[in-house]
Amino acid sequence: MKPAKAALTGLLAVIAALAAGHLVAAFVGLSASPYLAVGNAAIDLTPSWLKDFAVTTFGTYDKLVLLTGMAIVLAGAGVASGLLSRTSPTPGSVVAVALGIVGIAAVISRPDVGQLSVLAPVASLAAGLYTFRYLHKEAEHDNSRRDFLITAGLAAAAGIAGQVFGSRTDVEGSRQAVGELKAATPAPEPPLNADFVKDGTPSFITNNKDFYRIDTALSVPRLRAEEWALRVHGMVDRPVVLTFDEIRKRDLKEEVITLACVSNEIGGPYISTARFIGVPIGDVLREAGVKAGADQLFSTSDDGFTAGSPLDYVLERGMIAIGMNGEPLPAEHGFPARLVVPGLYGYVSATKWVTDLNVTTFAKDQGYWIPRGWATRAPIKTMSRIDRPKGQSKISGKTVVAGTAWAQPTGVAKVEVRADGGPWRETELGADVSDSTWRMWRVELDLKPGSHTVECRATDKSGFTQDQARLDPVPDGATGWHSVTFTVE
Ligand SMILES: Nc1nc2c(c(=O)[nH]1)N[C@H]1C(S)=C(S)[C@@H](COP(=O)(O)O)O[C@H]1N2
Ligand SMILES: [Mo]
Repeated sequence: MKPAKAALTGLLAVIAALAAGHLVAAFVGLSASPYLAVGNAAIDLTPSWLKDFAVTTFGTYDKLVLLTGMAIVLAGAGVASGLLSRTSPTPGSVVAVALGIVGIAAVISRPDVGQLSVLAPVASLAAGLYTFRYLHKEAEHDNSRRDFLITAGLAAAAGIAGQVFGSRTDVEGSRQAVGELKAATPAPEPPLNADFVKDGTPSFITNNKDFYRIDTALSVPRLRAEEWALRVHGMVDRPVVLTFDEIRKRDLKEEVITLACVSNEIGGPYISTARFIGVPIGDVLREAGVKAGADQLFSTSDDGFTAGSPLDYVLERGMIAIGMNGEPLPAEHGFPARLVVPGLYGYVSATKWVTDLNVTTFAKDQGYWIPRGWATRAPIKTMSRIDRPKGQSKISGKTVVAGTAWAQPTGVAKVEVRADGGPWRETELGADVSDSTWRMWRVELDLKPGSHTVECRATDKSGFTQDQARLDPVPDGATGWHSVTFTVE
């Protein structure tokens, strides 16, 4: 067989396999798609250092990079096994079965798939093997071009159909049916002097579409409020299951809360603020009756992600949120419901697409990131960030330095900056909206033309000034003063 034909045989077999699996997954649950399942399994198995590298290097594109990388590896495997099978179809068949078994294993290992899910990778295996052997046989004939084209067409149609049917769970319809959310106790509008946008700080409230997004989900879990329910169980006297309507009918509270991700480097971008609407977790748990001895609230997402939070803290401050800035939660931020706990990093508290609250102990259960090297307890560290000037920028005229600081749930009392290691200067603070939110700051410096390095540090309301020692995000959040070097012209 000609090398080009042999390579194409393998490549088309891989494409047919993925497409068939994706199509069947559309009916048994999109997360059973072997491609996504292998990707998700890879994310779960990735060592923390590599995951940090991926997030630092690719930011929110880390998933796209992973999926593209997988596509390249699979295409390469298809081409290579085609080339190995120029005289006999056996090597390619062995690779097809081996890849099929990897797919089946990945799907079975996923926590968020139903009993029929194995049908998707089995369909992949069957389609891959059949396509490969069929094309291999036909490739001997002169008119085999037709077979290749038809196979390619069928595979493309199956893949597209899978994508279309798979996204038919109508999340947007369900969000619209929920409609605008109004709290019985609304949060006051942050005053105009809460931020210094024209000096370069973010706006105090982050728009839903600009809110940072961090999660392990390759495809956003698509849940409808109508079918969703939250199970509350474990060390409680009266386990309950709450529907979306039952939560919505309660007295909804609104709170302005700043969420932060532990994986931020010094000066990192994964922090945002929204008006969250929901019910206090404490109300729900007290109704269920928390038993003595419990010390952890263990929350589970529809996609299998888990987080463990200190129970006494959550009883006091945690929220089951269903709304964000007046709207139902966007799908990427946890629709229909998520947890939000001001003062704890997201990975130990902010479970999106939450479906299960288990009252338990730290000795018994470990959240998703704990065996992966992150700390069990992760209160947010007092931090500050310079938003303007940007590093390496050139500025002319007045030098205004502006940024943000946060110390949830203690609150920010003071932010200072210094230039070129000189004396610290206090900055002007934005309005003090809440101890659960960030606080913006600005200061005007009189700097001579030339290169300058400015640092900032925050002091919280307990009098604690943020650590100077530069520590990595792992295991419980970065420390160190943010510094920026720029040129005054
Ligand atoms: N289901 C689920 N919830 C999750 C995560 C996740 O991976 N899966 N990541 C957590 C982390 S690490 C953070 S920082 C916050 C981010 O929430 P956001 O994407 O709404 O900003 O969600 C938390 N909740
Ligand atoms: Mo995070």
